[in-house]
Amino acid sequence: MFKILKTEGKARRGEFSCAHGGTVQTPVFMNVGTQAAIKGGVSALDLKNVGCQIELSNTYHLHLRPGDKVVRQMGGLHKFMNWDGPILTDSGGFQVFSLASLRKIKEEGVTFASHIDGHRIFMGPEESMQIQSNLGSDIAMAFDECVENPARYEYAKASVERTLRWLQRCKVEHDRLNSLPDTVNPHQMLFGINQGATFADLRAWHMQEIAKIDCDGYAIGGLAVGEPAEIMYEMIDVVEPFAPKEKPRYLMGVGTPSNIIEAVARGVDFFDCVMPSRNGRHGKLFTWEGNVNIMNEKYITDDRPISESCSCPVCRSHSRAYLRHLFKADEVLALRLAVLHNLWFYNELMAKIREALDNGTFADFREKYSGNLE
Ligand code: PRF
Ligand code: ZN
Repeated sequence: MFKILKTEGKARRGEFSCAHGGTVQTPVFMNVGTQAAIKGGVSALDLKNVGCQIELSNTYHLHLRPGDKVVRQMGGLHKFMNWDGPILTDSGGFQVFSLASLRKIKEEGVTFASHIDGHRIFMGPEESMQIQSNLGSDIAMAFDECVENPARYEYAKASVERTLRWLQRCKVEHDRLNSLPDTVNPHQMLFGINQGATFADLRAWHMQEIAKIDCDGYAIGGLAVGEPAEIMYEMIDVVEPFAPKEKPRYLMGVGTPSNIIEAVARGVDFFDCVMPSRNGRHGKLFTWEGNVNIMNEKYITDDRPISESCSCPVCRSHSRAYLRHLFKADEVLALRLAVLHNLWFYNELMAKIREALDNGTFADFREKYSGNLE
């Protein structure tokens, strides 16, 4: 259930309720735990302390290891990883295209070789729905093809047409699985995914078509895959008028703080990105005063926290000098502390966006930060 509390221009302040963990306040950032763990040694317990509202895991990874049937046997993903808040699972589509090798796409689905041991696997809409049903996530994503940009028009056209047929199959299978008596989470929701590369006519047509299928939300996929940010914003503007107003919109795999602010201004409600954890693991820290590269020589005896305006557990306890030392000494604690700070920053960014929307001051917020936060 999605309720819009307030709007400012196209931006929306909302509330989304899931079967687990109650209500998610939107716009929201989903913290990425691909393999039921956040990279950098961050656990579900830590997520509570960095302001995380909703976690994201991956169908592809959990199917390969430990296997979705194992997760099901352990009582579902929430119990397995001890996270009682909402979980969204990505469908596997994107990962098959970005990680697996020897891919072969047919109408039925995709055959590919596992990136772990090379064994051959088939995944189509029905398999993806079955895996996500076994995981018992709150939101399942439709099985889609994410085409790399720039794409050829003819290929992108054939691909979105297939992705539409795949969504129709996902919907049928999802409804069937939810109604089985022993389903892990019979309240699981389904989000459709818009594709169409950077072609405005394909994007608009596809969004109109998927809007006819009764999904619980609509994602915009196939962006932030090689095209400039301006083109990404243009594509959001193209599809937004056709995305059902009363359902949440999710921009997949985006992005920098300024990308997020710009997408909120264009009517997007959900985000996820590996940036806070990936950058953190490389010593790149987000702050309201600009990014900090903690490896820099100048921090060697710097007694200040990463950011004086940050009240995260790391900034409350440790200095830049200490964190830099941990990175230089290859201590795993370095990664953990850096990722915790960055996740806090991203969750705080969303809280500030929501507060600005509540106060009717989002336009000022956007002007102040959009160009200044990379
Ligand atoms: N499809 C799916 N997951 C995704 C994407 C997509 O297009 C993207 C693209 N930025 C990230 N994650 N299923
Ligand atoms: Zn901090």
